[in-house]
Amino acid sequence: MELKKHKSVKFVVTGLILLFIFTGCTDEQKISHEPVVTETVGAQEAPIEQPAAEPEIVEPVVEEAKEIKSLIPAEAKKDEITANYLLPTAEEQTSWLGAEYYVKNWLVLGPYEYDGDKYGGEWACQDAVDIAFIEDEAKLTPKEGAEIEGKNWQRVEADDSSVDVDSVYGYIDYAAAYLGAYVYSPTDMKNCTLYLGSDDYVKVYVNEELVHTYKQERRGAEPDSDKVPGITLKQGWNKVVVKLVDVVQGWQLYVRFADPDGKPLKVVSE
Ligand SMILES: [Ca+2]
Repeated sequence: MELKKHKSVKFVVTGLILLFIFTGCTDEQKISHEPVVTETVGAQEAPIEQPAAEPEIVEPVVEEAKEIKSLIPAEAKKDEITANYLLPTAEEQTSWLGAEYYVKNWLVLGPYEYDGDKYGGEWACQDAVDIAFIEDEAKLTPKEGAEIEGKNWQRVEADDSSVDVDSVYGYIDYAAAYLGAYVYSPTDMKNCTLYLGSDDYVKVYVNEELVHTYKQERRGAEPDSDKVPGITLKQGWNKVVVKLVDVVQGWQLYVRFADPDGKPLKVVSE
């Protein structure tokens, strides 16, 4: 009996110990498990790192160019060399615009040297812009290679945003040149704005109409020095002819357009 009683007591004690251990383990498991759950939730909420994707090649200008070119009737195709297609954009006017907003493809006719002393020397010569270096300049029709009074229209592309005429004619002074470009407008647009920067003086003809003259201070070329409102661009090709008169040093031109809402028109060139 003593032995049985002892065994019973031992069994009960052992059972209590086991129960305590079991309960304790369960609590420990609960306690230790909770952070795991939290970590799991946390891990689900954390940003999932994706493997680096291949960079997507996007060429919006090219796509836009295809779009606008698809609108051009075949008979309107121009000598590609001077083709500048104007694209409406949603861009707002900003203080800085990239080269894609400036007319890039030009033809140049010249040079026409004039007597600098006769026109007042290096700080003057404003009146040289009134010289008719060729007859009826407003009606000039630029065409690559075409000869006019012994000089030929030749191609020149804007270097970045501006055309450098000095690079064509060898950095001469007291000289003028005519620059011609064709710009294609997808629609009729009245009250466009022409923005221009020039080194030095200019007369600008759009579709054979004089729209702007600058003959004040001699200046270096900067984008958008002059703002010329009220420009009409017709649907199709529009002819731009600029007489650009240099006094000394640089000899450059910037030209771009904005639509009637003032939004800059992008230029796609071929
Ligand atoms: Ca100059």
